[in-house]
Amino acid sequence: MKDEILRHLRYGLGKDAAHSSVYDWRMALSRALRDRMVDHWIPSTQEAYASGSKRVYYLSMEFLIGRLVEDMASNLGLVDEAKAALKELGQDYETIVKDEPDAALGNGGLGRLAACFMDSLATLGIPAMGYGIRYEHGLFEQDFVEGQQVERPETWLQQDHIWEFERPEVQYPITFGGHVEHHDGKAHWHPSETVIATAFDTPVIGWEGRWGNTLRLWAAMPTKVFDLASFNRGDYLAAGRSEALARTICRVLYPDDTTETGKELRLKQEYFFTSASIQDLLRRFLSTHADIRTLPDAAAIQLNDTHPAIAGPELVRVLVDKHELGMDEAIALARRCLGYTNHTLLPEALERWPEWLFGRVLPRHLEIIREIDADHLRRHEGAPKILDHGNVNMGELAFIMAHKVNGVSALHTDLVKKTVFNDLHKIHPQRIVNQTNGITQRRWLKTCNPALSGLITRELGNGWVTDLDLLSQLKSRTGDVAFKEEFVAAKRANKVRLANWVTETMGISIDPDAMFDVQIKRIHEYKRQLMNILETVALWNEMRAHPDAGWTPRVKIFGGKAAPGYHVAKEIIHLINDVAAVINSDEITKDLLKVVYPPNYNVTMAEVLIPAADLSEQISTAGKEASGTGNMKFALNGALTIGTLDGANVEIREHVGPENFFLFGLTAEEVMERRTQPGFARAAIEASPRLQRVLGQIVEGRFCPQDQGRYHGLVGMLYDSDYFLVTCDFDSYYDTQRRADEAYKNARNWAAMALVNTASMGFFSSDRTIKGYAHDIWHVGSRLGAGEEAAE
Ligand code: OX2
Repeated sequence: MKDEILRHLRYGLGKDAAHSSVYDWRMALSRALRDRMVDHWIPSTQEAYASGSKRVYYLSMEFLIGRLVEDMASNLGLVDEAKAALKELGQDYETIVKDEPDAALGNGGLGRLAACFMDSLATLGIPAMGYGIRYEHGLFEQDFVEGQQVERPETWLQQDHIWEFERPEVQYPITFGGHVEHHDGKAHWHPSETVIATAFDTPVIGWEGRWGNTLRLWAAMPTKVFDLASFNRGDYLAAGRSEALARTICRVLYPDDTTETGKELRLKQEYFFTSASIQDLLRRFLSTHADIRTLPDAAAIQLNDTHPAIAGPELVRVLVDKHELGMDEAIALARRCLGYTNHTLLPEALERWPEWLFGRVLPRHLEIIREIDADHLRRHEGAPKILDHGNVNMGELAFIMAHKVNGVSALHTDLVKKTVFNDLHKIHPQRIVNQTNGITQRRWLKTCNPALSGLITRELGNGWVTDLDLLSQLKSRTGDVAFKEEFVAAKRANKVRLANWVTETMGISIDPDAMFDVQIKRIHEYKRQLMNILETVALWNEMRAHPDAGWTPRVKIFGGKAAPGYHVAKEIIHLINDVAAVINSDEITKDLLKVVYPPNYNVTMAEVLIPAADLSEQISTAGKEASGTGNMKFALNGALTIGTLDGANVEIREHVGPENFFLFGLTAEEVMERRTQPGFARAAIEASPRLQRVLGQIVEGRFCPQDQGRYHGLVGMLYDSDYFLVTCDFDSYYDTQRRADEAYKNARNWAAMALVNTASMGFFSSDRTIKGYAHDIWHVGSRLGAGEEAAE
C-alpha cells in the first residue's frame, strides 16, 4: 500500500513526498484504493455480462453519497493497511479522510436511500446499475448570517473526483421539442434540439470486494462544442452558446425535495437522464439478445419516485417507433420491466406538468401518453387518467406503467392504498406492495461508529456486517453490567468527540454528560422542528423558574437545510437560531440547557452526530413522513426515539418494544379527524397555559428584541391554521420529554434500553430491503458464488 501510494503520488500527480499537500496525499491514497476496487469490479462486470443474468437498473434523480475514501477502504478491508502505510509516510489517515468533500447529489432521505441501496446491491452480489445525473453543483452549502440561512453554490467537482471513470465512448443523443409527423402508419419525431449524454462510471464495491456494480452518471454535452465561424466573426458569446445551453441541463441539483417546481429545465433533466439510461440498457441488452420481446427477462427497471416516470413512454416510444412493435404490445412489455417506488403522500410533491409545457418539450411522448390512457381506459372503465384537467400526472403515469408499485413503510403503503392511489388500487389490487426502507450498516454503524462497532465485533465476530439480524444476540446482555459499561463508554467517547467539535467550530461548550437530543433532517413544517423549539422554550421557562428542581441537563441539537424558496422553513431556522442565542447566554440555565445548530448539515455531519445521540427526534405529524431513515440510523447507534406513530417509527417501535420508545401524539386517523374540527388550533392553545406562554414570549420579541414583529406571521399561522397540528401535539410532546428526562436519570436502565434498540435493528438493514425488492418486484438473484459454480 505504501509503495502504491508513493507511485500514484509520483506518476499520477507528479509530486514528490516532501512537497505534497493533504490533497495530494488523499488523491494518491484514493487512486491506490481505486486500483484495488477495479480488481474486484472488472471480474464482476465480466461475470454479469457472460452469464447474461437479469440486471437491476435503479433510476434516481439523486444519489446522496457523502465521502468515499473510508467507505471504499472499509468495504475492501484496507482501513488498517491504509492507516499503517500513511503513518510510515508521516501522514495522518484521519486528516486525509476529512479532506474529502461530500458528493452531495441529493436532498435528503430519497437520495441517501439510493446510495444505501447501491451498497446493499453490491454486497448481495445482485447485478445492478445505478443511473443518475452528474450534477456540476450538488446540494447548496448552508451558512447562517445573523441567524438566517444563506445559500452558497456547492463545488465538489472543482477538485478531481477520482472515483469515476469518464466514458467518452458511451454517448447518446437526447432530443427535445420540435414536432411529430405521421405517415406510412408511423410516427416521425422531428426534434428542434439535441444534446449528447455522456457517461461517468463509479465502481460500487460491496463488502469484502465480493461483488462490484456501477453507478453511471450522465453529463450533458453539446452536439457541436464550439462554433468557430461565430468566433472568427468576433461573436465570442455565440461561439460557446450551444455548449452553455447543454451544460445547463446537468448544472445543478434542484434543491427541493417535497415541493414541485414545474420548471421546464427540471423536465428536461428528468428526460435527459431517463432517455440516456433507457438507450444504454437497450444497447447492452441487444448486444447479447436477438428478440426485444425478452427484455423483461433481462432488465428490471426501478423508478425512484416519479422523477424518472417518463421511462414508461420512452421505452414504449423506442419499442414502437424503432422496433416496430404494436402499441398495445409495447405498453405491456414496458410494464413488465418497470417498478415504481412512491416516497410521499404530500400533494404538493406529486409531479404534474401542464400539458402545453410537456407537449412543447416532448411532443411524441405526449401522444404516447394519450395512447397509454386510452389503452388503460379500454380495459378499466372509469379509471383515473394520466392526462387530466390540462395536466400530465406523473404519479398516475408511473402507476399505470409499472407492474409493481411500492410504498416505503407499512403505514405509508397502507395510506398509499387508501388515499393517493385508492382508485387505481381498486382496479389493480395486487399491484401495490410494501418495502420498508433500510440503511446500510456498513456506513451507518461500522464506519461512522468505530467505538461501538469494535465492541460488537469483539463480542459477536463480524458476521453482523452482512447479517444485521445477528445483533439480536446482544439482547441477552442487558443484564451484563460489565458489557453495558463498555456500551456506555462507547457512547460517551462519541459524545466527547462531538462536544469537542462543537467547541472548536461554534465556540459553544457542551457537557458530554448532558442528554444529547438530536433532530437532523430537512427543515419542513411537517417534520415539526417548530414544535421542538417551542418545547425547548417551555423547558427553559421551567428551568429558570426552578433551577434546582433536579433537571436532566440537555443539549438540543438541530441540523438541516431549508429549500431556498420555502419561506416558512427559513423562518423556523431563524427562530431556532434566535432562541439559541438567548438560551446559550443565560447564566441561570447555563449548566442545564444548550441549543446547538451547526450550519450545513450533510452526510458527513450525520456520521458524527448520530453516534453521539441519546435521544432521536422523529416527531412528524402522523401520516406525513413516508418512512424516515434517520430514525433507523439513530436507533442502530443506541439512541432512544421520541416519536409519533408515523412512517417507519411504527415498525421501529414494534421491533424495540413499546417500553423502549417514547411515543406521543395523535395517530394518522386522529390527525385527519382533528383537522375537520373548526378552530382546533385555538382550542388547543387555550387548553395549554404552557404553550400560550411560549407563544406570548415569541410574539413579544423575547428572542428578537431588535425586531419584535419578526415571528408574528409564524405564530399567527399556528393560531389560524396549524395544518401540521403543532398545537394539538404540544402538551403530549412536552410531557413525554419529561418522561425521557426521568428515564435518563437512571443511567443503567437507560443503557439497557439503548442496547435493546441497537440489538433490535436487524430488520432495518437495507440488505433486507433489497432482498425484498429482489424477490417481490425484480425477480433477480445473487451472483455470489455463481462464478465458481459455473467453473466447477
Ligand atoms: C423521502 C421521504 O420524505 C422520507 O420519509 C423517506 O424516508 C425517504 O424519501 C426515502 O424513502 N423526497 N424525499 C422523500 O420523498 C420525496 C418525494
